[in-house]
Amino acid sequence: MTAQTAFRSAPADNAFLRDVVAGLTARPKRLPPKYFYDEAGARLFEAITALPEYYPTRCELALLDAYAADLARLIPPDAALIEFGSGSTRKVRILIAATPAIAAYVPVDISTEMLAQEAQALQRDHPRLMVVPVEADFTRAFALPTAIAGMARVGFFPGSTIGNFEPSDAADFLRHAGNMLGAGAGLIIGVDLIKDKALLDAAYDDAAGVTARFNLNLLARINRELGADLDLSGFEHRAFYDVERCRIEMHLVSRRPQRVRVAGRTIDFRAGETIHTENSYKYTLESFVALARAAGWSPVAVFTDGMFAVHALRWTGEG
Ligand code: AVJ
Repeated sequence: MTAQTAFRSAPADNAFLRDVVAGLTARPKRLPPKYFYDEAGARLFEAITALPEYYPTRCELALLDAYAADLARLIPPDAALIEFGSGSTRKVRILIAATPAIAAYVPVDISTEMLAQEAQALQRDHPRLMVVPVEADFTRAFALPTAIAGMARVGFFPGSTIGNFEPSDAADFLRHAGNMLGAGAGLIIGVDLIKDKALLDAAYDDAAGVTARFNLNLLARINRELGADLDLSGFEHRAFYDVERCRIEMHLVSRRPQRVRVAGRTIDFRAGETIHTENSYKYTLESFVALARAAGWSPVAVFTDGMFAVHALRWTGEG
């Protein structure tokens, strides 16, 4: 999907405009999935997590609940917990409740309204925990707050968001995270498992059409923020599991030939032409451990229900 390079530094203010123009003038057309999460998109994603077909959130929450004590033992006393792409704090609250000795929580997210709200609510509920939100795109380099200097570090990357990366970019990200977290760091990471295609297809193409609205909201966001004139009724949601590539692909399909204006540019669509908006890679327990090992992390434990996996890893920097 996206040819974007992780960790490239660039001015943040026009990144959306630049990525949209680059993506819609590329062939095949594509848009980076990280832009799904404006305020409306973050709300739609929360609705997805409650859908009967979308099992990952329910499975991961149940695993965190069931194995909270085991996970807590992997977090050293007075450690800082750094969450990548935090969104809702529903999952980390389970870890924090089970690990009273955690000293600091650092949520890192670009969805700014949600980041501030969730951090405040968590701080209210845990007055002795140091909560230090960092507003950053975690797919690029960012600085850890000086407030956690000297603390042991454990990364938390739930939701199978790692699946949005191409496998080689996932390895780059894992290595980068290890280098940033430093010697002795741990990582607790949620990874969706390869499974029956029908279950995967349904999870990304739900009967109520919420995932379709989530996908189409990306076009609405481009209209809102970049003054484009995309006609949402001219596009439809398509999502399917590609068994060969071990990934869900999501697209927006142009229903007819159409010409649109985006940020002063003219973009033409053929009937049936698609914008590739997301990949969501799936792994086996073994294929993910192999990826992690190659990126400098050694496996410590894995908790699974057969649908989803929560891996605990230790940074070695080798591999
Ligand atoms: C947030 C990237 C983990 O891939 O399952 C859900 C996003 N897209 N339904 C996923 C998503 C469509 C989700 N991640």
